[in-house]
Amino acid sequence: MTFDIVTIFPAMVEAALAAGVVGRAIEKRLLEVAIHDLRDFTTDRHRSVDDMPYGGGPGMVMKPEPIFKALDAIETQRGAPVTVLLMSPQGTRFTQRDAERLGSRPHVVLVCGRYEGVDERVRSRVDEEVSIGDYVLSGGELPALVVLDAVARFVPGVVGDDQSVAEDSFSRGLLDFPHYTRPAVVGDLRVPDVLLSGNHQEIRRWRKQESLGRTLERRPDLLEHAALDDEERMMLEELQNGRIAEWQRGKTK
Ligand code: 4FV
Repeated sequence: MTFDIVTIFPAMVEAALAAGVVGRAIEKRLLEVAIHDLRDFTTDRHRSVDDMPYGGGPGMVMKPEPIFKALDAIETQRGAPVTVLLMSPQGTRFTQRDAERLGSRPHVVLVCGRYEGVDERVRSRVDEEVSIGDYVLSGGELPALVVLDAVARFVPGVVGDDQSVAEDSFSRGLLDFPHYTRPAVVGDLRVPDVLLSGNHQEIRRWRKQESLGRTLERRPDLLEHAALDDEERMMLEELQNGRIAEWQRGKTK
């Protein structure tokens, strides 16, 4: 899978891609990420990528032509259909489901806005406009890195154990269960006995219960689309029939 990132701050993006799972995947050539400096696609001696807004108003707007030229070059270089994503607060909210869907595309291009945003005509070359949340950032680079990281996890081999991707939060629409590691006791904070029991049947049930309880407590909206199995459906019913209070009490002990 290839990613092409169009930005006026290539060094910022480069640095973020040098670490961790994504950095290793690039080293192992499981992913190819090309970073394009938008100024390389300008024609004036000031390498201008922005200009004043028609109709007046504060701030500057990103010029369309440098972005068009960058997309032309990328499409020519990739020689195959690419999926062009524009990062913007006006986009559809990015989800794990989108990450999984985009993970099967051969070529994804991420266009990073700056200033007040891009000239509206850029949208004529965009397949999807993507928002990572209802807040305004100073640029599209961080959202682009968020999307790249989430999508890259679906590329085989990127995450050591593909199982963990399948079990990732949201993969089945539920919040993750609590994780613990050594030592078993820190001050008066103990690891739940069930996890020390070695009883994998009980551990599996406890983790389901925890996922459901957390989701019901913190993100009940997710339950509408969650893919629950029979056991989880029964557990959820129990939790909804008041056992949630008991479950919550269990937390405070
Ligand atoms: C954003 C978001 C975001 C808006 C103006 C960049 C900024 C500036 N992108 N999800 N939230 N973008 O705030 O994706 O150009």
